[in-house]
Amino acid sequence: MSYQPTPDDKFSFGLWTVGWQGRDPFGDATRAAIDPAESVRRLADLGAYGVTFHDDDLIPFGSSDTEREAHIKRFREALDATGLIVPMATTNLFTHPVFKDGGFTSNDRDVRRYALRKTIRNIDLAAELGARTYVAWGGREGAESGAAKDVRVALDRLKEAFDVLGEYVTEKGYDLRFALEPKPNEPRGDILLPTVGHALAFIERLERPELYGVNPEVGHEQMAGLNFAHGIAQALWAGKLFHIDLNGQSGIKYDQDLRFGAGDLRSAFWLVDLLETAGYDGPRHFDFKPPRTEDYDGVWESAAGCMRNYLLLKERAAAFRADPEVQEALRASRLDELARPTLGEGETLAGLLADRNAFESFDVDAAAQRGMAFERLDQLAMDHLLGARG
Ligand code: XLS
Ligand code: MN
Ligand code: MN
Repeated sequence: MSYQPTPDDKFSFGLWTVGWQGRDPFGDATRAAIDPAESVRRLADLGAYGVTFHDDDLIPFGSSDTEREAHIKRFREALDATGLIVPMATTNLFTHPVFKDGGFTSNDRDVRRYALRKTIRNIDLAAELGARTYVAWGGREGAESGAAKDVRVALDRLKEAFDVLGEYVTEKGYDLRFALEPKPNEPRGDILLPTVGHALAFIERLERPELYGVNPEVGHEQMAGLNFAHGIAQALWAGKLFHIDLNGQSGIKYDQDLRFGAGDLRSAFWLVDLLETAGYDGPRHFDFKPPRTEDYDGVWESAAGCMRNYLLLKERAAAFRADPEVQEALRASRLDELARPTLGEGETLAGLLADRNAFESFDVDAAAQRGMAFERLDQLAMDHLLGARG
């Protein structure tokens, strides 16, 4: 198999990923700024199909209307020249000091109104450029101290904001759905909607829940010590995996945004296995930061590595699923039995209550003795992942 990505693989990158200059809380930029049009060309050369952006990645904050049009025109020309598409866009509601207490949930009402207008302005651009997903990461929607944020009231404001945005896209007739991106902390001490589960529960309280799904990021769930593939499985189960941010993270620490496949490799293997077997057909979007040790050669190396690692894992996962010994091991671990409903076909609750084999004469000890054979199954996965089998 060739690990050369093609547009059919649906790989996309944020302008802010390859364009990250390496500024961190302790150090200045290590790389010069790059022209978004140049990023588009380089990503297309590497085999990506899409590019995404925050409003401010494309149009520097404070640009005049004329400057704004010029930036958009340059970007459009690069898209037209390369064939890259814009599957998703998002709003920066975190960099400017005005958002120090958040956008949609700032205690300052004027800031909340401004955040909505800034978002709506970029939604128009997203729709114009053909984006189908609008991501909302509420990085500053949170707090460092207890009394500073009445979380129940802040959630009212967050719901209000999303309901207003839902009304806007509906009125405009845009073919655009929202994908909420959870993160537990950073830059705020604690962020609202910290995990996939919190976001899924929140969405059900909105006026038009069908318009909203999630955009989970590998590292964000792992920062909370959670199993990313499990979170993705639940989002898929709920029909809510609208988008995904792929990257790497080594355990519970600051948001590392490593290239995809770095960090927890086994978790990445199970993630790709899940996305590919569940028929997820959205973009495979990389939200990573090429380390600040790298020059631009290292940046493109890192971006190419994200895609290569995805394709390598896709091949390893497919080989795992196709291996007859694995299929046998799956049966030994009774995965087929898990797929069978617990009640028989047509069986009612009364049937279960009347079934003495289910309780009164159930041999609990014998059942407790039965091994689950998971270790053999997992070792087969490890062998495939490490290239020791077919
Ligand atoms: C930051 C987030 C951000 C979102 C888009 O941690 O991952 O990059 O994906 O605003
Ligand atoms: Mn991140
Ligand atoms: Mn992200």
